[in-house]
Amino acid sequence: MKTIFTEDHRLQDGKAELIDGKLMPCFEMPRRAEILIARVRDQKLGEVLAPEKFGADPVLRVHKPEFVRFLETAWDEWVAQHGSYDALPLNWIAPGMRRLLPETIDGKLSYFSFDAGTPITAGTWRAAIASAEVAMTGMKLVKGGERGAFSLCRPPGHHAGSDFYGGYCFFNNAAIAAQGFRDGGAARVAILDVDYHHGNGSQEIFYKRDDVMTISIHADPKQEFPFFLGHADERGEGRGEGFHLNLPLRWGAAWAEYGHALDTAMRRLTEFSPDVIVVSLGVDTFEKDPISKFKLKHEDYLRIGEAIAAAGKPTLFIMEGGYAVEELGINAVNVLQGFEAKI
Ligand code: SP5
Ligand code: ZN
Repeated sequence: MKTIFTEDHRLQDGKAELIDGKLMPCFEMPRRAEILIARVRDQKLGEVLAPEKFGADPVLRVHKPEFVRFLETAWDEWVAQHGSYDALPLNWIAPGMRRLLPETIDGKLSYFSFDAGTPITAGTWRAAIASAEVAMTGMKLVKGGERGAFSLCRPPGHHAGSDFYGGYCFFNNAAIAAQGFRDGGAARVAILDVDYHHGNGSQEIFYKRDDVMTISIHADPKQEFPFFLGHADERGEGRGEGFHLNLPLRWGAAWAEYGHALDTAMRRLTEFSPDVIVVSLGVDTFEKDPISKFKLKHEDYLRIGEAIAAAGKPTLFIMEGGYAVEELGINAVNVLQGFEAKI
């Protein structure tokens, strides 16, 4: 399988995130992508290609223009006010407050974000656009007839919604690729999200639609970030009703529970009969992940890839989370090798 990768991911290099009451070095770091591409290369997974240029147009198909414009200028506005340390928000809207776009940068960060874990830095805009281009290039390869492709996206995307960023995500790469498939003629697209965290951004973007199904297996939001979406009773709205599936699992879930949820996910996905599958590939379900509480082992990732291959559909893998950095490459590439073994 071909991998799409660019060194531009390094332009997102935050100093710190607020986690467990402390400002800590960012878990979402450039080394993640270095480890991933090194594993792709030594396992000889296939050719590594640079992304094509798409610019902001495909991003604007799923994100609101005012949000995209904000991200383009946020860093310069922040530096003018505060100097060149990471831009982080400090407060958010509570019920009873008014959602009016502030004029100043601190207010805009609060307006467009949902956490204090996602620093905007000097290179964020360029890295986020490049990451979306990595996703779109993979989309084109799969549309062109590849059975599978790996978009090695960084920064990740599945927490970013139509007009908000957070959870280390700025633009929703999986949603951008899914919309790209639709615009390229696919009638139905399924997004299967296996990241440890709920793909709240992907769900928000497509929640009222029946042409892009979202299925997410994740830690129960009653226990885990992002807390406020991803509950089992969320099934879609309007024409989207019944086209969105959430399979939350409790802390401590291991392969027995995970494999069962994956069977349920693949059954619903197959019934939908999509033209193509977009996988939000997070491997923060790993037993040694430093911020997560599932118990998957290296070999379980082979099983995930095999189960996805069994659906028999063209499949685009989009990299999302995974923070056990040194073992990230093994786990992610195991999914891809499990997939390739069964096609
Ligand atoms: C793409 C992705 O995987 N984003 C994840 C964002 C997670 N943000 C922090 C969640 C904090 C959960 N508590 C961690 C406890 C570690 N001791
Ligand atoms: Zn995650």
